[in-house]
Amino acid sequence: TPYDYIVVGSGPGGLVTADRLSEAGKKVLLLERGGPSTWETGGRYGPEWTNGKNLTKFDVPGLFESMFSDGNPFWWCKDVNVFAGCLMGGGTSINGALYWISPYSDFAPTTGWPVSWGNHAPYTAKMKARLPSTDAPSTDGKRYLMQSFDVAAALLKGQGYTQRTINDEPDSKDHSYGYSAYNFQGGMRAGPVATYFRTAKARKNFTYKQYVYVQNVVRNGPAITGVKTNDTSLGPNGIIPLTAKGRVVLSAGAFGSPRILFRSGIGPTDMINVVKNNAEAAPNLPPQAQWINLPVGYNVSDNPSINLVFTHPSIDAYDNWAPIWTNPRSADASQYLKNRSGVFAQGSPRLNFWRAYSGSDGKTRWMQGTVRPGAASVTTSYPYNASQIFTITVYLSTGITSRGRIGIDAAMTARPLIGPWFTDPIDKAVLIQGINDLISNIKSVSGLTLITPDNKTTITNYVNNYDPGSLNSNHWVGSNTIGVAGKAVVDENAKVFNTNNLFVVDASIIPQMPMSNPHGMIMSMAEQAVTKILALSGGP
Ligand code: 6FA
Repeated sequence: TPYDYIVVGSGPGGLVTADRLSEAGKKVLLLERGGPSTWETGGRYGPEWTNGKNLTKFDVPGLFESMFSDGNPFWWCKDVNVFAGCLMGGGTSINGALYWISPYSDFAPTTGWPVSWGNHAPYTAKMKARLPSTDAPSTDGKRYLMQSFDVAAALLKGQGYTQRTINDEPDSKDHSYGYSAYNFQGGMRAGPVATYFRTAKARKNFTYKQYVYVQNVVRNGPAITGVKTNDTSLGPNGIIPLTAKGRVVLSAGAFGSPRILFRSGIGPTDMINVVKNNAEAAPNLPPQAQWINLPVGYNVSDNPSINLVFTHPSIDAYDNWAPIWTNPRSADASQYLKNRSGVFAQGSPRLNFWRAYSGSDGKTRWMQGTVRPGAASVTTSYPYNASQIFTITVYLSTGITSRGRIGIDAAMTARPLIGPWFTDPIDKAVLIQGINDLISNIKSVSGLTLITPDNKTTITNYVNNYDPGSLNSNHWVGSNTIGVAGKAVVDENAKVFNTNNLFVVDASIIPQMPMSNPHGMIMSMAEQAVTKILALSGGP
């Protein structure tokens, strides 16, 4: 059957898009390469301690850290060489779930957004109405495991920071800190899966197919006629057609959408030639005369992030999250199962903070920090008490000038070709300044010790010698940037240049790093994008 709209990918971009298109009465097909996540979506993968309670790894917020320590991590995309979620909900089913309302600067024209995107507030409001944020996710309204919040707050107050309810004042991001905010509801991971997807799937004009991998769009020059999938039960050769005026929306993420474009003959010639040399993919490429040369994969950003590990006698490092899957603290597990309250009703972060910096190039860059009990790794010459460790991850966000490039290799694996961190030394200088400021008053907080780096390593050396791969924050944006013809991949309506009916709505169209962890910004962006797509003439 032909569809009015085929949406590829069920991450935050795709779910908002598919829900709003189906709400408008269009005949919508949503395709997802992965399988179910939460119990509601058919997922059944949970720890033994939740047996019989209809809960999965993707429902229980406090299981977040186990995403990285599980022996069977089927949720990661196997053909993307950084972390990316390949299941219902995309990144929002496996991420830290930090959920932030955009400040004005996230969509300001100076950051690369077309002028027609300037009035973004109504779209943020639409998203908030569907999915409010919470900074007290436990159903009893209490906050748990807050020692790292208290210690970090004491440090930040000494530097002139003010505590705020972050999402009540999204524009107050200089010298601000507050409780971490999440997309949880009723003590469970919610995000777009428990909201937008729930309403979409109740509609008769909406179809969802999982485990369907979209290889490329099928096109005749600028006209897209359908998508080619790996599922031959869906149509001859796995091809699913569009209705006469139908449209395709790619929401396969910052790595997935560029790959589909390359495999459709859209992008820089070097990448399309990689496809041409791949025996499986080459036969589906359009003839070279129809290749569309666009800067797909360029202009990529991700927050460079640096972990600092501290100890303080008041901290409960929560056994560094190690036993949460097989052998959780029994009082906490029972409390959660009883009424979705306690430590397991929250992810691992406890506090977030922001500060603005002026670089030597006169540009303003924002530093963000995330504080959590435990640490991914400790490198130190100090003896230390592992049950008292906590981490402050420091990132650089809006204003960063470094850019990288995403592409594919011969095996069609999507990967960064050029890492986007610190290609501009001023970004690095600002982050070093920010870290030095952050620890400047450490002696004023009694008992607080920075153990990684230890006092044999300067902050400058620590940052200079940081493993480049570890700078990754998983917040990739920009690989199909929005903007003007000649410089961008999609136009102000999120339509791929030089095509009639191909759109991209996901992290890849965002022209520069937003202020904060991006999935909230991506959902409100999708609200505005889908409104523009529906308003654009020529469609179904
Ligand atoms: N963002 C936040 O806002 N807060 C966080 O706490 C946070 N933490 C993390 C985190 O801890 C990790 C480990 C990762 C990987 C990301 C984090 N992020 C966080 C980032 C956030 O999750 C992403 O920015 C966000 O999910 C990106 O949304 P998009 O809609 O752009 O793309 P997704 O990758 O989420 O979804 C793409 C979907 O398309 C996937 O479900 C994928 O399976 C599917 N897909 C890809 N290629 C496909 C194909 N060819 N055919 C069919 N489906 C395809």
